[in-house]
Amino acid sequence: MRPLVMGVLNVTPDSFSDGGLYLDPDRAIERGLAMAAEGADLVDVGGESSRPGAEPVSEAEERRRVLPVIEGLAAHVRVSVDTVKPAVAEAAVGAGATLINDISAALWPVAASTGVGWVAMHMRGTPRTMQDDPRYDDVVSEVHAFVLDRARQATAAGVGEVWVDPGIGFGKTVDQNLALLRHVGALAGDDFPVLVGTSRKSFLGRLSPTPDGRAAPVENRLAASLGTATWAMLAGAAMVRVHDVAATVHAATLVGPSELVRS
Ligand code: HH2
Repeated sequence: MRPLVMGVLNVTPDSFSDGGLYLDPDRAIERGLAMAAEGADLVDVGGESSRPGAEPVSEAEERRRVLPVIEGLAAHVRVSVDTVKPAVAEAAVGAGATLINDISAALWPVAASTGVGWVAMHMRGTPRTMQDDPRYDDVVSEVHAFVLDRARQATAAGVGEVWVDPGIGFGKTVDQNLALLRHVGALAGDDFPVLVGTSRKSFLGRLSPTPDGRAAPVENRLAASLGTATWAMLAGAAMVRVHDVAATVHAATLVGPSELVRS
């Protein structure tokens, strides 16, 4: 089987890339179905932006945003919910989500009690503060140790499907993001499948500047997104989280069977 592709579907006014586009549930469901038709293996529905500096939303508002969309998609494609709130995760599972994508790496008890999968992602601090001078002694070993520790706790608590994610862009400098990408293979060599999300993130904009030296805008980050997703898949990532599904599915097909890539 090729590496899996998780399509990003943000039902928010303020996400850094698709914010405001899918606030209407019917439009969001249409977009999710289109990603499934393009080959997405999962659609990741999020109702709270985690971009640097983002303000938190209330639980009621987040439920209002994500539940109808999950209900509309779950019969057609596997759905994950991108949330840090236990009650939202639980309600999302009730609506049909079968994977909790948890950037706080704290919700494994909900995954254990509801019998679904769980993603443990690394973040430094909270989205509001995470880019304020992030420092590590050794970013790679600290991030790997953190996610593996959380993944083992989840497994011990009975979660059957556990993913680890280095959290590219979550409290990391450009160099720290690149170091984590360079060492995806080491993380993939451990006991848990690896998920990597680089899609359209700001460090890619800074690495592919415009001729006058400004960071490439979000809409001009496809090549860098695809390049880094392919890089991660070749290094052994079993899933990538992306906005540009069709192009990434093509790349994943070229990369080929993930078991072979990892050996
Ligand atoms: N990145 C974002 C959100 N959720 N989940 C995982 N597991 N890994 C990631 O790298 C990841 C994630 C940020 O991207 P996006 O959802 O497009 O933007 P926003 O947070 O502004 O809604």
